[in-house]
Amino acid sequence: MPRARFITFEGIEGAGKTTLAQQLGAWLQGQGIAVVLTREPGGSPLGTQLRPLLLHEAIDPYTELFLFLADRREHTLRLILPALQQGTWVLSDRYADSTLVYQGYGRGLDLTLIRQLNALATDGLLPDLTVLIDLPVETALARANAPNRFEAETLAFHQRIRDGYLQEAAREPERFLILDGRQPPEALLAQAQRALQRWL
Ligand code: T5A
Repeated sequence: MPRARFITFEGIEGAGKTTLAQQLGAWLQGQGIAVVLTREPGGSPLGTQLRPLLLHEAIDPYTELFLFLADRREHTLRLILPALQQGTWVLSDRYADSTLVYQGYGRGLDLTLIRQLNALATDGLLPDLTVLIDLPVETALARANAPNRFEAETLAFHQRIRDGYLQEAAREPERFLILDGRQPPEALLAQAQRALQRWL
C-alpha cells in the first residue's frame, strides 16, 4: 500500500475546490485507497461550531486570524494526523495557505507572523500536494453558491487573494499544482489524477 498522502485544495470562492476534492476522493477510493474528505473551517468538533461564526459574524481581523488558527490546530491534531498515521489519505478543502492568503494578502496582516503561527497550528505538517484552482475572479464569484461574508468583499479583495495564491505557488512550485479553473470538471480531475499517479 502506498504511504498515505495529505492533499489540500485552494483557490478563490467558487473556484471548484469542493467539486474536485469530492471527485478525486471517489476516484482514489475506487483504487482501493482509504480516504477522508475534510474542510476548513469546520474539520473538527470545535471547528463545526466555529464555522458559522467565521463565515457570518463581523469580527476583528486578528480575532478572525486566531479563530482560523484554532480551527486548524484542532483539525490537524484530532483528524488529519491520526488519519495519516492510520494509512488514510486526507483531502482537505482549504488549509494553511488559505490563512496566509486571506488574512495576509487579503486583510493585510503580516505574512511572516502568519507563517510562524501556521507552523504552530499545523504542528509543522505540510501538504504533500496543494492543488490550486486558478481562474478569473468574476468567473469564480458567478459560480459561488453558498454566500458568506468573504464573498461580499470587494473585487479588489478577491483579486489580492488570487494574486496571493499565485505568489505562494511560485515560492513552492514543487508542492503546488496549478490548474486552470476555466476548464470543465472532467479536465481538472484528469490533471489531478495524473499528478497523483507517482504515488499509486
Ligand atoms: N477562509 C478560510 C479564510 O479567510 N481563512 C482561512 O484560513 C480559511 C480556512 C470558507 C471561507 O473562509 C475563508 C475563505 C472562504 O471565504 P467556504 O464556504 O468553505 O468558505 O467557501 P469556499 O471554499 O470558497 O467554497 P465554495 O463552495 O464557494 O467554492 P468551491 O468549493 O471552490 O466551489 P464548488 O466546487 O462548490 O463549485 C461552485 C459551483 O461551481 C460549479 C459547481 O457545480 C458549483 O455549482 N463548478 C464548476 N462549474 C464550471 N466548471 C468547473 N470546473 C466547476 N467546478 C465546480
